[in-house]
Amino acid sequence: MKFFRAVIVGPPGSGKGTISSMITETFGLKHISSGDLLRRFGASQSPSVQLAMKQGKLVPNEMIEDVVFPELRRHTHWLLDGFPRTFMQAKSLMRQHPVDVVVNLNVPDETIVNRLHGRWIHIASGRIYHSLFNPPKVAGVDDVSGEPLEQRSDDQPTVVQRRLDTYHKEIYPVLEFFKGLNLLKIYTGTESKALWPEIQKDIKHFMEK
Ligand code: G5P
Ligand code: MG
Repeated sequence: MKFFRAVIVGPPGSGKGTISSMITETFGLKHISSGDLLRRFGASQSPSVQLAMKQGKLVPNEMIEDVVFPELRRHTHWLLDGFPRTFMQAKSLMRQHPVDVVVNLNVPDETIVNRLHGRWIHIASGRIYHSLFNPPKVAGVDDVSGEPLEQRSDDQPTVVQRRLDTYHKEIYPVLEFFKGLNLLKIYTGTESKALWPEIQKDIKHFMEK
């Protein structure tokens, strides 16, 4: 297959980053996460991006496209995580970079609020840990680089609730749009490991098409 392009959509904390690692390691795709890109580059350049993220709001469309689209152009096979989040972003993506499948993680909000409390990340690589679910070998330290781990400022309970509200407010037309194009695959559950076999099977099928 010349190009394979997939999107992973789901509420904050639904396991997009965790399952993206499983997908990209298994299928050799480039993982492109809009949130990771913003945390690495966007936030350092723009105080308004930093503030929107800290408050759990979406950053403006033009800004996010400037961060994400150049990265998409650099790779042929990719998995895009965290974009699109609005109907406008979805239309813009399909116009410029049509995708082959959209993986939708349908994880209940109650599961998520408890999870994010224990998340630790390594910003430079995007590696994700959890103090109970997936702890680093040494507490507070990245397994690969030995550098310190950080907690995200938007993982405070009040901001998590705002992020969930924003997600649910914007995502319905995005999912309907992809459903209408026959690209949407929905996975419902509370454990990333339990969702993985079905996702793996479907991606394999789509890649072989
Ligand atoms: P992000 O960075 O895209 P969110 O809010 O969409 O952020 P987030 O928080 O990164 O999503 P995730 O990737 O879905 O969550 O989840 P994860 O990190 O894999 O898992 C969460 C935690 O649960 C981890 O600690 C993991 O180890 C643990 N975990 C995973 N699976 C399991 C499990 O099965 N069991 C248990 N117990 N634990 C598990 O976006 C951030 C901000 O950037 C801006 C916005 O401001 C946004 O709020 N932004 C955009 N703005 C506009 N448009 C866009 N397209 C934007 N994209 C980003
Ligand atoms: Mg993530």
